Amino acid sequence: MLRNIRVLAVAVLSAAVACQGAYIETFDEGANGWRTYYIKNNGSLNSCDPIWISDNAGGGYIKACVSNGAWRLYDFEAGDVTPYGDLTELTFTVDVKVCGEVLTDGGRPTVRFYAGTRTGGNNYYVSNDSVSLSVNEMTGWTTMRFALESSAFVQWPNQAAYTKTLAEVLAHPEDIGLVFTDDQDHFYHNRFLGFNTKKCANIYIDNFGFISGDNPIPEPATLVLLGLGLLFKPLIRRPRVQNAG
Ligand SMILES: [Ca+2]
Repeated sequence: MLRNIRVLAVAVLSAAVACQGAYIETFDEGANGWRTYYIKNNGSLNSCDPIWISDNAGGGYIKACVSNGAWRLYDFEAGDVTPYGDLTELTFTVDVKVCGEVLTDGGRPTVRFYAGTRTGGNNYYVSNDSVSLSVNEMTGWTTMRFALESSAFVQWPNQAAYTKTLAEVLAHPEDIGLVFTDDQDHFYHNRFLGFNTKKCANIYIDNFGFISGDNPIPEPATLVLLGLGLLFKPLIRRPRVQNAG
């Protein structure tokens, strides 16, 4: 019986996502090639597999640990952006949860979306403070969602000689994910990349993807309830939307 419920849940959720004309990574089948990057105190990047967590309802999400001391959590990155394709005129969405107190070197811990390409030089764009998640204002699962347009982005700090516009990068992204930084006033130098903590903390993400801007955007909880066929309604945590764009 439980297996049938799961099949139904996956089928209904797939239909709900497909009709949006875009793609959402639910992590319900695993981490699916995603990577987690840390910056060691020697400045080098270290890649790790994110930890997959069951939601005990047939699905799951992914987690990265934030340590104190030598390692700063730098980003979650889609290992293969092929399923996402051209992001032009789409709306980005992701659910994020932070357990524990995370720190930065200067100001306020902030979760940002980024997209970039290394073809023709480093061309990276990152979401600005107006649409990004300020961790100190988050309570439990929080949704970051905004239209992928120029008003939502800044150029990656200290990256010279851009050869591609944001529109060109979004049309052919090679590298997308979430990056953990300071707030925009301090986010200008590599020192302020990555979260640290005095003890330990965990960061979780789910439902990372893109929705067509031509269609009404469903509330995250609506998607989840559709996916679960209303069978697990009492168990659903409703993400709070922060900075909805
Ligand atoms: Ca999930």
